[in-house]
Amino acid sequence: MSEIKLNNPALQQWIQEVTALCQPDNVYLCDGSEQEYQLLCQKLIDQGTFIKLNPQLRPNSYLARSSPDDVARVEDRTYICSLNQQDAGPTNQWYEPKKMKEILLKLFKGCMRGRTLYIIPFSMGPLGSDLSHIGVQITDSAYVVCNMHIMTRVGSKVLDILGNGDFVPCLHSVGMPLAPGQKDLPWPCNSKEKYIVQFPEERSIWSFGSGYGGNALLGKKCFALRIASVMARDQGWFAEHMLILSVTNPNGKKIYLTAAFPSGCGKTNLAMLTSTLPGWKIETIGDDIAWMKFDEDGVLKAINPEAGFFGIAPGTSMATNPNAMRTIEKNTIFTNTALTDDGDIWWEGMTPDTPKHLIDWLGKDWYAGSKEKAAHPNARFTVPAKQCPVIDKAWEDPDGVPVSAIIFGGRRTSVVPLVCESFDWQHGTFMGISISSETTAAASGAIGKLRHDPFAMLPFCGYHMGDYFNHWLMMETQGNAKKLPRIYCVNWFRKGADGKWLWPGFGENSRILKWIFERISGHAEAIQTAIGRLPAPGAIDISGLQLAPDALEQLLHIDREEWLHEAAELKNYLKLFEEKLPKQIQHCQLIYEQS
Ligand code: TSX
Ligand code: MN
Repeated sequence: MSEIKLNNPALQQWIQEVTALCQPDNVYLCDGSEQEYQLLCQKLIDQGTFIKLNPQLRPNSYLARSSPDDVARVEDRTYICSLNQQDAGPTNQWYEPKKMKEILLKLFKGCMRGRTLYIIPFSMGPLGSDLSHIGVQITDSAYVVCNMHIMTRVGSKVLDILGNGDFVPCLHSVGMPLAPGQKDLPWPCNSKEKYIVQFPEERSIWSFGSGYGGNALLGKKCFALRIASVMARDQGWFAEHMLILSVTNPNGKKIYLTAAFPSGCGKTNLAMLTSTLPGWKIETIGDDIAWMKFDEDGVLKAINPEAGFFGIAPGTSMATNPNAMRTIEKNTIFTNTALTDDGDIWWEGMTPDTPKHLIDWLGKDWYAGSKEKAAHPNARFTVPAKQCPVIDKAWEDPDGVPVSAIIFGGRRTSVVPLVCESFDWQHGTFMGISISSETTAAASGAIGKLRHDPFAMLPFCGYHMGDYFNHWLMMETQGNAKKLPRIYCVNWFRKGADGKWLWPGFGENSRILKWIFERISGHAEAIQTAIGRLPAPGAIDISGLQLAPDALEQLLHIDREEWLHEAAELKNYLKLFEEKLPKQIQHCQLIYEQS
C-alpha cells in the first residue's frame, strides 16, 4: 500500500480505510494505459471470465458470461440513503444512512480477501471540462476495470486534474472473498446479498454483490445520474437520462438535440440514426446520459459524461442500427450474448438467418428452433464511443454543444401523436413529467399496461421527484428566453385499428427531426391544439415514403375523449408526489380538461 503515492489526502485516507476494511491480498492503482487493459484482459482469459473472440472476425474483442442470477440492474436492491426520508421521495427506496452503513460495513468487512483491490480514478466528461466531474471507483473485479476503461476516461491524467479537489468515492465489491487455495469462479458475485446504495449528502456510492452493468460500473447510473442529479439540483444544472445527437441540413447548418425515452424505445437506435432524407445527416454525441448547464449567454450546453456505449445487443442489426453494428466490429466486450461455432457473437435479431448451432449465454449447446433464447435479453456490448462511424466531431468538446431542442418520447400504441411541440418551457416540463410506456413482452408483468416514467428518470433520480420537477421549472430563469431549447414529445409506436404500426420508424424518424429542425429555423408550419402544436398538413416531408393514404392523419389525430381519459389517469398518478407537485403542472392539466 505504502508504495502508492497520491497527492490528494482525502483520497489517500479513503483508500487506507477501504483497504483496512476489505482486506484485499493486493492493491493496484490503475494508470488507464492500453498495456494495463491488455494485461487485465489476459488475466480475465486465464480466470475463465473472458473468451477471446476470433481475431479475424472480431479483433481485440471478448465474450463474458455472467452468473445466471446476475444479469441486470437490481432496482429492488437500490437505495437512496438521504438523511431525511422525505428527500428520497415516493419513487425511491430509502434507508436510514447510519443503519445502512452498519449493514454495509459488515458486508464489506474482509470481502476482498484473496483478491486484488483496483483503484480507478475516472472522469465523467472530457478531461478538464468545466462540465465534467471526477470519481474514484474501488473494485475487486478486473471485468469492471476493463469496462470502466471503455465507458469512462481512466488513469493518471485524471489524478493530475483532480489535484486536491473533490471526487465521488465509489466503492464496489462482487462480495465473494476467496479462502486460501479456493478456486475463483468465472463470474464471482454474491447470490444472497446485493446492495446498490447512494448517499446523496455525502455524494458517495457503495455497491455490493453484483458484477453487472449499472450495478457495478458506478460512473454510469449511480454517479452520472443518481448522485449527479443531486449535484445538479444544488449547483443549478441538469443530469439527465438523455441521448445527444446533431442534425445537419443539406445547406450544412447543424443543430443539437437531446432526447429522453424510457427503456425499450430504441434510444441507441435514435442516437445513431441513418437519415433516409437526401442531404440530411444525423451524428451521435451520446446515447444514454446528458449533463447540461446554461452558459454565461444563457445557452444550454450539453456534454456526454461517458466515453463508451453500454448498449443492449438483442435487436441490434444492420437493419435496425447499422452504425452500432459498425461500432462493435472490434475492441468490444460482449456480455451474455451467444457464441458462434467460428468464435464470433450472435443474438436474437442480429441476422436474418439463425445459426444452426450456438453456445448460448449460459455456456450450453443451443440449436436453431430451441424455445430458449440464445442470448440473454439484457445482453450487452461495451465499446468506445470514438469507434462510432457517425460520432460527431464535437462529441468531446469541453465546452459542450448548444442544445436547440429537447425531445421526450414514450412507447404508446394509441392516444399520443407522432410529434407535438410544447407551448413553452413550463408546458415542456409537463410533457417530460407525462412520458409513459406500454409494457411489452420484454418487461415483466402484463403486456400493454401503462407505466409512467417521468423524464425517463424514475429509477435514476437521486432525490424527491417532486423537487426534481420544480428544479426543471425553475431552471427556465437561468436560460436566455431567446435561446431556450424548444421542447417536443414524440411517439414512434402508434398503431392503426388493424393493429399494425402506422409509422415505419428507424431511419424514417429523420423526417420528424427535419420538422423539428425547421420549426426551430422558423419556417415549418404547425397548428395549435389543446395538447400542443402539431405539424400542419404537408409540413412533414413524406416524399418517397410508402404510407397508407390516411396513416399520417391517424398518427397526428387528437381524440378529445381519449385525452380527457389520459389527463384523468395522469392526474391520478401524480397524486403520488402530493404537495411537492408544482402548482404550474396542475395548471397544465387544467388546460387539457377545459379544452
Ligand atoms: O428503435 C426503434 N425505433 C427508433 C429508431 C430510431 N424501434 C425498436 C424499438 C425497440 C428497441 C422501433 N420499433 C421503432 C423506432 O422508430 N419503431 C418500431 C415499431 C416498428 C417495427 C417494425 C416496423 C415498423 C415499426 N417495420 C417492419 O417491421 C417492416
Ligand atoms: Mn439508460
